[in-house]
Amino acid sequence: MELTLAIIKPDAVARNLTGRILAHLEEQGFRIRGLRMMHLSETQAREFYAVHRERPFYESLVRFMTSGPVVPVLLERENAVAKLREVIGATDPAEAKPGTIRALYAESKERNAIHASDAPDTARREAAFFFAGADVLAAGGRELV
Ligand code: FUP
Repeated sequence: MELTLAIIKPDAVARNLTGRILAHLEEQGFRIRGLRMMHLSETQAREFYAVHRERPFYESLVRFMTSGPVVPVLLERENAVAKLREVIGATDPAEAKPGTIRALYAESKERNAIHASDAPDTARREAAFFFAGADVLAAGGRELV
C-alpha cells in the first residue's frame, strides 16, 4: 500500500464539488487516511509551490490557491501516486481524458479542481506538509512520520 496527497482546490470547494470528488476517489479504490479543510496563507502557498517559483504562472497560482478554502486529502491504495495522477487527468482540462476529475470538473489550467503529488518522494513531502504526527498516526499512515 502507498500513500499520496491530493488537494481539492478553491475552485472546486467553492462550487460545492468536494463531496463528489471525494466519492470519485473512494470509487477508484482510494482509502481516505487524512482529511482537512483550511485556508492556505500566502506563505504556505508559496512554500508548497516553491518548485514553480520561476514559472510565469507562479504569482497567479499563489493568488488562486489562497483565494478560498482547500481540502487536503491523504489517500492510500496500491500504486497510489501513479493511480491518482491517472484519475485526476492532465493539467489542462482540454487535454484531460474523459471521466477524469479534471475533465469532469476543472475550468482551466489554473482552476483545475485538484492537485496530486507527482512522485513518491514528492508525496512523502507533501503529505507531511499537511498531515504531521498524530493525525497521520491515527489514520494508519505510519510511514510518513
Ligand atoms: P499538475 O502536476 O498537473 O498539477 O501540473 P504542474 O505541476 O505542471 O503545475 C502545477 C499547477 O500550476 C497546476 F495545477 C496549475 C498551475 N499551472 C498554471 O496555472 N498554468 C500553467 O500553464 C501550468 C500550471
